[in-house]
Amino acid sequence: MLLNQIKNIFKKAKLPLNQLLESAFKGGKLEDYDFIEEQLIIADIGMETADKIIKELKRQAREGIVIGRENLLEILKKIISGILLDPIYPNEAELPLILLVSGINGAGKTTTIGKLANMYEKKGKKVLLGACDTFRAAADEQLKIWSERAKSQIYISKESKDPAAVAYETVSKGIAEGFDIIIIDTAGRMHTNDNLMKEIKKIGTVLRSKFDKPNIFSILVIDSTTGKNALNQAKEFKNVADVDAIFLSKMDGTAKGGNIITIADELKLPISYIGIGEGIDDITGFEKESFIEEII
Ligand SMILES: Nc1nc2c(ncn2[C@@H]2O[C@H](COP(=O)(O)OP(=O)(O)O)[C@@H](O)[C@H]2O)c(=O)[nH]1
Ligand SMILES: [Mg+2]
Repeated sequence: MLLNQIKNIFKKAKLPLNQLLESAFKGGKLEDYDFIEEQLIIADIGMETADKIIKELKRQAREGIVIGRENLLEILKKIISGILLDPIYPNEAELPLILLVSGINGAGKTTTIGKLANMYEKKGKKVLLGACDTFRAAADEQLKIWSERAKSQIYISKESKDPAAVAYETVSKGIAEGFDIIIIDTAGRMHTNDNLMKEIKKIGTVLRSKFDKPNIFSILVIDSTTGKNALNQAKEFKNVADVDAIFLSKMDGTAKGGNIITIADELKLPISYIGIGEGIDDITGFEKESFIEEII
């Protein structure tokens, strides 16, 4: 069921390659790179990423590696496979595992946390959520609803408004009470962006300085339908949050696969999970190879 659903989502993201292949091999020669590039851009691949793919195709053609239709597809698959890094997952052997979840406003952080909490609870883990989005008044309430759905627990600070302090309190409670997984929700927008970035960085710094070698896995949530502007904003999180992997949300709403390749290329981070709906079970690992098979 889920597999079919994901296949269909990936299928929708198919690149328009047939037409371009016909054109590219007119006369048995690969001659129309501009047309290929145009098609990649129509499929929502960003200019720079498309350019990179075309340059690589040209190089391989010059070296006689690209020789025909079938082989062009295989080479395109390889190039895209190189752009999409292999997914990586947190080390669950060392508990508690702390998942730090960041991303711009509306990316899907809180929803994703609900899904992750549910996933771990179903695996028999004891999960604690930390309400560190202290910027929005309604954020605690929203996280609480997800916590109840996932049958996990939540820590909301009565006094602290400083996200790093709340994160510290959450992890302290998590360790004292033997939780396996601690998931930290964060804000996506503050008075100024600079302020937000400092807050996010401080959470990691405080946890690393107050606890002995905490097992932190940092997840950046990105809306898969995101445009260039939001992507540039998301990029800012990469360094301040020490991001390990991307959670690509709203894949169910993505029409084009190119954007996903662009996101991976621009951020140079592995896509490890995808969100495929608003429900608690709408989460799965990112099957890179099957994604590539479906889009090409
Ligand atoms: N269709 C769809 N909607 C999603 C998905 N993940 C999150 N959303 C929706 O995106 C909106 C913003 O989500 P929220 O978790 O509040 O984002 P946050 O601001 O980053 O915490 C909500 O309406 C969610 O239901 C997904 O995988 N698919
Ligand atoms: Mg939120």
